[in-house]
Amino acid sequence: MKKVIFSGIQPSGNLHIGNYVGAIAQWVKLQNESEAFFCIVDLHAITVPQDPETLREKVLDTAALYIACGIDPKKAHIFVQSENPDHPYLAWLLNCITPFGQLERMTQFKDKSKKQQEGTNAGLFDYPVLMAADILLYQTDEVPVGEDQKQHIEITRDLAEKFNRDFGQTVKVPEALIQNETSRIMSLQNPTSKMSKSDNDPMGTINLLDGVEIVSEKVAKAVTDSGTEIVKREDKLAISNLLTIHSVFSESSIQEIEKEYKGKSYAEFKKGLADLLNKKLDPIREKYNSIREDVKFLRQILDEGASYARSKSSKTLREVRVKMGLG
Ligand code: AQP
Repeated sequence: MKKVIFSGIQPSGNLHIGNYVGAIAQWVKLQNESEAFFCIVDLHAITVPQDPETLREKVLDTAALYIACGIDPKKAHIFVQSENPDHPYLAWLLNCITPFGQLERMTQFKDKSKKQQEGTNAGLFDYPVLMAADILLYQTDEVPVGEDQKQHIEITRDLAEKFNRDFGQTVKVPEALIQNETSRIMSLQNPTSKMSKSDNDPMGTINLLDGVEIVSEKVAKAVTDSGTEIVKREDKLAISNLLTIHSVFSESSIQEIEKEYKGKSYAEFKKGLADLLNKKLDPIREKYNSIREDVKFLRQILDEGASYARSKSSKTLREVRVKMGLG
């Protein structure tokens, strides 16, 4: 039996190299050996205000980017969260066993609610329960994510264990798959803050579809640390972050890169990193441009993905409902 893996990204903006490194790069490897579900989590995206027309386009952008990055729709199931109503349904059922206090402790909720000028909605508070539903519906074994999602996987595990304890064995308790070294790519402008789609400073984030010149400019203007050494160290957060990015995209160890740039300047290192990123992002940009306008092709993949996803999730949902005395 193949392992089941589930993961998703919000179509809440432009996907960036943090999303690629923390999530998509792992997915590309895992799709060969697992039954893989890669979701475009638009119900999560609307927990902060979205322009409806832009959101609809971003869903297709995200689908095209998954494929451009190497997700093969013949191997993996790509689908849109809102096209499988089992997700919000199970989320409601799980809400009824979720301790309120546990949701209050979620750091992502605390961070994101602070940024909401017009007040926070209940959906943002409930985000982790919907995420638990996403995962548990597919009897998922492993969830490949970046480090920022660790707390959400922990609450998913807690809810799975609680459900099984209260109602009898029903859902699998999933494991998080987090790559230690590369699990958190930081902003190029502030190495203490995560690279993020919603960063107010566009210079902090390298988007997968940024053009050659923009990538080069963002890397050239990335903040650096005092001193001149190109080494990964706790007191050199900015250079350490750039080294991590280099390491993922060059598939070399940090030590190898440190050796390559020993005695060289920050400017030389940044030039090397920008060239490397552009070399690696070029085929992604090309593939994206060749499929993004083919809406029929993308819709077919998403429709097939949603239909397969529903065929799996409906079984879990039925069992959960029966155990809870519904229907
Ligand atoms: N900086 C990052 N480093 C490593 N992994 C990251 N991920 C996100 N940022 C980094 C991983 O990407 C996946 C999808 O994330 P998401 O879109 O669901 O939400 P997010 O974590 O909130 O991503 P953003 O970019 O910060 O989006 P906004 O600004 O819209 O909130 C997850 O696996 C995440 O770990």
